[in-house]
Amino acid sequence: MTRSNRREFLKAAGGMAVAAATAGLGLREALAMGKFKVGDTDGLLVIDVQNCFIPGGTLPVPDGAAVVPLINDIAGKFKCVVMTQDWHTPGHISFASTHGKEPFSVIKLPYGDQVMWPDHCVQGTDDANLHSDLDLTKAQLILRKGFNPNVDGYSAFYDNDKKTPTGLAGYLKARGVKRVFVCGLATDFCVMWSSVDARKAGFKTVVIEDLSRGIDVRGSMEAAWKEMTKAGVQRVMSRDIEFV
Ligand code: VGL
Ligand code: ZN
Repeated sequence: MTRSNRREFLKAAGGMAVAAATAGLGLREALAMGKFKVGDTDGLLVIDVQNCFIPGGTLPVPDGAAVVPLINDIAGKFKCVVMTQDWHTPGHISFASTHGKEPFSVIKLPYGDQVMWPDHCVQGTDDANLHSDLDLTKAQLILRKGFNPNVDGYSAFYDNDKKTPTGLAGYLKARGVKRVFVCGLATDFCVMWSSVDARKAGFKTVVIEDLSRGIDVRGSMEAAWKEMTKAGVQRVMSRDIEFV
């Protein structure tokens, strides 16, 4: 443990000891208090860890590459692992170039506000491939979304029209999943929409914060955490996940 890690640990442990004393718990129980215990009914949802969202890609998420080794470490510990891939047609409705608009501006579409993205994750391009360092061996399902040319698809569960399902809820339920841990790119768009929809589909939902990174346009990170909290999405750091 480095000195600053130790300091952080002592600070956290001190806080927990106080909480434990209040709750009448011993130190061991106190240390276990903040943990999520993961078992057979938990699934891992890895959102859009694609070249396009990693620096060097067409819609880079700052520090996006950092999540790859961390996700590789954790994926094999879940019984059910699903990874998603943003998979747009050329000239997709979410592309600024399709409408002659400035990237990151917003337009109104029949299904709601649409951010105008740079062309990204076009079907069949290297930009749309899952990152080459991402270990795919533990993924039982790779789910593509956003392939409808006229509707964007942030969420792993529904298109942005909020009514066209991807089938993921049925898949997870059929595999006995009751709680999903969500991570990947980007926290404030596809991770957020997937997490909120996971709640709507009846799953307990937990975002793994350090295994996700955000784009953060016009305060979207803060807004995303607010929205997720409102929907009952919990958040955790990977060190506080325990596999039983
Ligand atoms: C995403 C913007 C556009 C994401 C996808 O994966 O978060 N963001 N398309
Ligand atoms: Zn997209």
